[in-house]
Amino acid sequence: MTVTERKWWKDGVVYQIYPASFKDSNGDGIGDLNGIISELDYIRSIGVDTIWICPMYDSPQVDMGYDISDYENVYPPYGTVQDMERLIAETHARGMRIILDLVVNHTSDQHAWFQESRSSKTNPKRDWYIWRPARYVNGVRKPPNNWLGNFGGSVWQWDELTQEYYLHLFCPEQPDLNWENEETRKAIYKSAMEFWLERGVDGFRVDTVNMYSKGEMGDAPITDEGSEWQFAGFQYCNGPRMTEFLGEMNEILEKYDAMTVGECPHTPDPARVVKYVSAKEKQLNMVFQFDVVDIGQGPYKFQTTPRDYTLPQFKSAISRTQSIIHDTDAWTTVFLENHDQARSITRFGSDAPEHRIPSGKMLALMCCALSGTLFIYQGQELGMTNFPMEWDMSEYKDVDSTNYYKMVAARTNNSEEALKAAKASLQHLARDHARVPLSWSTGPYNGFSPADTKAQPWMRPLPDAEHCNAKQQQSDKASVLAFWKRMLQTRRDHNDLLVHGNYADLDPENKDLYIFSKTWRGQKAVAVCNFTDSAKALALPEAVANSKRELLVSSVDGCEEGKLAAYEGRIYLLA
Ligand code: TEU
Ligand code: CA
Repeated sequence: MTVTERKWWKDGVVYQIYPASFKDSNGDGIGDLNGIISELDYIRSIGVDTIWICPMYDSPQVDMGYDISDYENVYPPYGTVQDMERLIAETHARGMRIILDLVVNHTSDQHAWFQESRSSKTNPKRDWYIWRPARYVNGVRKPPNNWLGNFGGSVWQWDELTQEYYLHLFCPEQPDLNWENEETRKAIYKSAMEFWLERGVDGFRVDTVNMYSKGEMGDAPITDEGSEWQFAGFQYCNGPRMTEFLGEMNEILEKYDAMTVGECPHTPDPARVVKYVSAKEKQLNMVFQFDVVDIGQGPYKFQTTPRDYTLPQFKSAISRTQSIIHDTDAWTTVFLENHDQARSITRFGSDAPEHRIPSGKMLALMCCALSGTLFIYQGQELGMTNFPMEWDMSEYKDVDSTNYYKMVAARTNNSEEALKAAKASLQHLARDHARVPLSWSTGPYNGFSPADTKAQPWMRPLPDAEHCNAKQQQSDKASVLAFWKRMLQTRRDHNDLLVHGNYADLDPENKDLYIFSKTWRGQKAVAVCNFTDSAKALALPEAVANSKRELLVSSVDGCEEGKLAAYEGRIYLLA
């Protein structure tokens, strides 16, 4: 076995904060930095040791701050750079660390760099973005290739002024930076990284980290006959200069002992993933693979029906993320939620009233038993779920959702049936579900905004705060929150086994139960999770059934020896 070095970020548990929806301190309906500062003690009480702040930079908010117009300023409704300095200091004062989102594949079209770049073909910053002339087919102007963007449509936007197209893998308002240009890279490092490292941040979650180096820009193969634009993720991700670019970034990060977790979409090959996160490669500390969160999605993400996956598929996705640290010097992550995903209870457990709490606890137990750095998304610790089917389409604010709905409408000539299916899919998978205000209490606006506020929160608060809110759960020993706290303590108490141990799925084909083992130098634990809504016999594989075992923890109080309750999870220590 490769013995890997222990680093603070390996044993860390990270709590992800979405500034717009965490806590609104001044009653304008938008969360803010003062709101985050006011709840740092709450965050710390969960038992996490690092916070990750989603983009709080200045931005026109076309894609909720992932379209940055100034890396060195804060979006005014969130606060100021001084507020950020205070947040960093207050976080450190509580013995926690803080990481920021580093979004440098693209900027906003309102960033000064792009404004210059688009102003003329001879502007010194022209080459800082990716400009190409049109192609003409039978005299008709066409973009340089057929690539489909992440939010639908072509990745190319025609710019009238200089009569060329620019590349945008996301919204047209998010032009891709040209990483081939050395001067651009230096400017990115200085403005987006060093500015904040100098202010004491402890690292970055690196957005779309594998898209900086694009591969060949030829047409993508046709996988969607009815469309002019084709999936090209395998062409614009993991290009030939990725290693070089990440090496450069790493040189800066190392100076500050800063950690990185890169977002790594469209990379199913584990060997490629290991190259990003192997310690000796000096690229990234860890990445978010998409294997687990992509489960049940269609070719067009939302082009599917709710729960279109099997438990064996879910388990095998987790196995792929666990296996990359087996006999390597690589490191991995554990997460079921983030701001781009619907709620995990709704997707992988059950949000039926009688199952919400049990399945929330079971998923917490599962996460805490897996190896790697653990990430929890705000509200996950409370067992928050997706918003209801009855909510109107106007409650969906995310461009990913609204673009999809518009596309279905256009492609089916407003077919009622197709639009109903699209909405059902969005109710299950849309990013919006993670972005509603955190349910703090049963008060007005679920305690997200001050009670005397006039402005409505920017997204509608959940209707079930009466059953699920932070205030109530803090004093309820049977709550999802109380169970997360207990599990995080258990994870700390058994750090070798639970955070670093070798993982094995003991019964991959089992459609009801997830049974996996963790081993570390002679120590062994087995986790058993019932993913169904009915009781199941505790059917342990022979080798485990025959060895002496001691119950470490169950998600159910007074659990029955040979029988798992609906959505019960357990961990046994084996002698
Ligand atoms: O996401 C990049 C990404 O590839 C997906 O997770 C993306 O959300 C999906 O393709 C949409 O269907 C990152 C951020 O996490 C996301 O919030 C941003 O919208 C995106 O980059 C652009 O910056
Ligand atoms: Ca506010």
